Amino acid sequence: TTASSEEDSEDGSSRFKSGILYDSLMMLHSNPVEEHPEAPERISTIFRLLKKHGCVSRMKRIACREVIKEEVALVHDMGMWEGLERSAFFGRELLAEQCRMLETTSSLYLNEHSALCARLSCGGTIEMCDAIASGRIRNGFAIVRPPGHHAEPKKSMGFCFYNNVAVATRFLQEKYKEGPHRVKKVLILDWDVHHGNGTQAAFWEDPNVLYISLHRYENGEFYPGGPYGGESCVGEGAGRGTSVNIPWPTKGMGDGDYLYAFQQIVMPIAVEYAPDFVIISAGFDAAQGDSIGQCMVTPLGYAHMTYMLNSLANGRMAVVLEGGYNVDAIAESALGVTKVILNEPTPDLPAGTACGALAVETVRRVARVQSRYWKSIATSEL
Ligand code: 6DK
Ligand code: ZN
Repeated sequence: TTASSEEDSEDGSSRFKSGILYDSLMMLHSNPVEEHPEAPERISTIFRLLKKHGCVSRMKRIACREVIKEEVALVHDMGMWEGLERSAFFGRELLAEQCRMLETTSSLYLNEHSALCARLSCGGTIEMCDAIASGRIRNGFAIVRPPGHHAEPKKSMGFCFYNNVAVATRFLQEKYKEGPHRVKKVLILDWDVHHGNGTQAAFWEDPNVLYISLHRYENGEFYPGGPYGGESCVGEGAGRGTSVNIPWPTKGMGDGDYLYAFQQIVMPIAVEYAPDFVIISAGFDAAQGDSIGQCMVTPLGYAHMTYMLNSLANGRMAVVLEGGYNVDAIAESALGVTKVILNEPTPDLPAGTACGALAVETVRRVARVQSRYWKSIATSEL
């Protein structure tokens, strides 16, 4: 292509551009009782670094909006909407009391702005996905909070109110049912260090959504616990084989381990599935320096994973922020990802980047299970 094709063309479209979505209103959600890792500065720090590196000025700014009740209803029970909407009218005392309760029962906090921020986070994710699906932009990054992947159809939990990515997925499948921009099969790749139980639950029996997650999973000890992040959880009914779990047995996994899993499991299955659209549930809490995740993925590691996923679905890909608690690490990681979606060349990983024995063993266990559903996963020598 020529330089001019990089610019917005005459019909006002910008098909060759990457999009970025950010609204500082989403900083209003904060813990009224105590310091909390899911802090407002997470998103402003990412946006500031992308700006400083000249990324933002090269991207098309996608306007954020609030999700509406009918869209949330594509995934969630309406009791969840009503409960959260009511909280906007709680006084300080009641909010503090609710926080203490919600923290123990569901790892959640809220203030009087949380309902608004949850609507913006979900609506913003929809807007980004819609802009890509319609062909207005090629790909994009939605810098949103609160996160979404733990939110189940009937339960908010784990810092998440609405499942932003799940709602956006249903929105796309509904709006782009037919026509040239058809979105039928969606791949959701979740590299947040925690298992996205909510996303998996939403699509458990749905063959039109392939959910793949890499996460820490230690005898159900690491959040969210329970059995659902294990490699033998593969979906049910028509969705059998379209949930793929890659459960790391310890902390400390790094670039070599993640890239090994991508080469052996993620990419073969993704290519065989042939999605129409890719969404990355991009938590950066497996990043080096994150005290909750305690893993070692570098910005370059995230860049390489993004690069591989970008080869799918004709590059129709939305990156959506989930967790990540070291603000400097998440900003540098987001920068690595953003450079890739902007088509900047990705440097090689350092020579000697290799996977550990635990990754080899984990991948072997996943392959044994998934080889029943995917031709691309060899059964020999397992
Ligand atoms: N609570 C997420 O990153 C959310 O997956 C993770 C939720 C973890 C809850 C348990 C936990 C803490 C830890 C330290 C201080 C306070 C609370 F949804 C995402 F944001 F993406 O570690
Ligand atoms: Zn997480």
